Amino acid sequence: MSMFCFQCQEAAKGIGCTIKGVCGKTSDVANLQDTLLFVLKGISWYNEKLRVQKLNPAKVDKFVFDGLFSTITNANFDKESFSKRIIKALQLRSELHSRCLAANIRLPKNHPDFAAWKGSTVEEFENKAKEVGILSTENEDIRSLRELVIYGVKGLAAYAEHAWNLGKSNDDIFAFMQRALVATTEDLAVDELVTLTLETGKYGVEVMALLDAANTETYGNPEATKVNIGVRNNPAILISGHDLKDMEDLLQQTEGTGVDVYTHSEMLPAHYYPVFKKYDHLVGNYGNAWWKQTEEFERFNGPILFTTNCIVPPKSNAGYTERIYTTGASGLEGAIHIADRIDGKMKDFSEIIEHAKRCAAPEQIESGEITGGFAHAQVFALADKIVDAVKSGAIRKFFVMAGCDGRMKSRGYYTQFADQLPADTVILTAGCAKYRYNKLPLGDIGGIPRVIDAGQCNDSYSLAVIALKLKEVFELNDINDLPIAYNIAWYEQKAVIVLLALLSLGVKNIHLGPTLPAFLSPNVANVLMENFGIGGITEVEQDLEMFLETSVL
Ligand code: SF4
Ligand code: SF3
Repeated sequence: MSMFCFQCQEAAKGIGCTIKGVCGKTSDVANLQDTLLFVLKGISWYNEKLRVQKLNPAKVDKFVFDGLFSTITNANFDKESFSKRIIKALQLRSELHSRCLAANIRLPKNHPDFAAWKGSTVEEFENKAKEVGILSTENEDIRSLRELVIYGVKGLAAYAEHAWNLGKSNDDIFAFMQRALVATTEDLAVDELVTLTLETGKYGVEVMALLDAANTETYGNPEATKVNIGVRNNPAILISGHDLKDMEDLLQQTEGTGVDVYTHSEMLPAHYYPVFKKYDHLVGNYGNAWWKQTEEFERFNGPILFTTNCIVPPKSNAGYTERIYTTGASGLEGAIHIADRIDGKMKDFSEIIEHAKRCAAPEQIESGEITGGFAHAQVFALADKIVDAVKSGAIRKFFVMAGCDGRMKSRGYYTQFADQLPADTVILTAGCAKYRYNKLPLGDIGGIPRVIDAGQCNDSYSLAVIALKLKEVFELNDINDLPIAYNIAWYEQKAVIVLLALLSLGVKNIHLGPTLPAFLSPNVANVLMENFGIGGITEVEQDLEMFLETSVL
């Protein structure tokens, strides 16, 4: 075994990747990620103590969430970026140690290893992972819960970073993230870890609310929008990932240059925001969910900008490798990395824009339009219509089918499920899971589309707000009395925080697929099943029958 990782839905054999990631992550990168996480725990340990005295430097929060974000599935495959991060992390940890000493903060005589260990070569960094990686926790239930918390915290980190980029932050969220990291090293019992898991979910709701406020206050409330999926005849840049600030900087810098911009995968919802609609050269959405990029990028012809996950490392003979750019927490060996903003100025996208000018226009792979933009404000604007449709029986049930897409064949389930849902049901979605059914001709119910797309995975927050509003309108005591079923597809750690957020809001009976997480031990899976009614999926027909059994208010 040269590595161990089981953080995503594609973990090898449903157990874990041990030689190389199914995602393409090499064992050296996986090990460096483990060591980075280990040092981030050390940083958090010192910073917690400084925070109590209000002496914690603000730069630590960004360093920690950015470091965590870089370890999310498919975000960063660049070995050098991780070794540099570890060097910086060790320096920062040592600075925090000095600050503690200077402030006379009492530290235990024997510092925990994550606060004391030092290394200086890449080899040492990689070797350390063998001692401190996931399997260093022997008890499988404790390991399972610790990792569940860590993956939730990684999701928190991603959303905190997007909000931070738009000038919004919340100290309580940062404090929790760091406290939770340290708590995963402590001798907590199973029930204490379960409590910590639910607390992680509570902060999940907070961070998604924060990001929602950041997005809508900066770019307006998403509006119902038809997005073109065809192409024009200009050279163009494809922008992928979730970061809307990068989107804005790119649109401003490409304006008037003759270079068009297309969104890819999770950037599709950018089209729904009023501020982005004013850019005529934001032409449409190109392609499908992230995992299809290996075929679709060849045909795009222009450069591709990854602002976050999901990157698929290109094959050695791929024709588009030299067209890939990364920025923020994302990274890929061989790709050009665009540096962070300095002093609040825009990122400098001139290199990718010049690159685009040398390229041919994209090849058309699809034509037509897809509809989206139904975040909470737009749905509230349609509330009367929706409530009437529920009351009249025109809408029998809503199905939350948010989450992620992935390459597993069994995900065809979600296309079939959407297709076979009765005509008096509506799908509520967010995240890249929608690509499994957002191009099906599912029609509408009296003008209400049968697929209501709120936006990116973090906009699952909107779906929760909508559910809470419906609960109020129908004067129900329990969110679970609504005619809403949850059939969620998961892939990476942002889906973990979305799931934990829903649990913390009291949502029960969430079905998760296409497989249950490899990191859930049988006992932990049982706790989730017994207390929250979490379940997996079976066959489409069987599941439809089960979900439709209880559907009336
Ligand atoms: Fe395997 Fe997923 Fe980890 Fe990649 S992120 S190494 S596919 S478990
Ligand atoms: Fe998708 Fe990667 Fe999760 Fe943001 S882009 S939902 S998988």
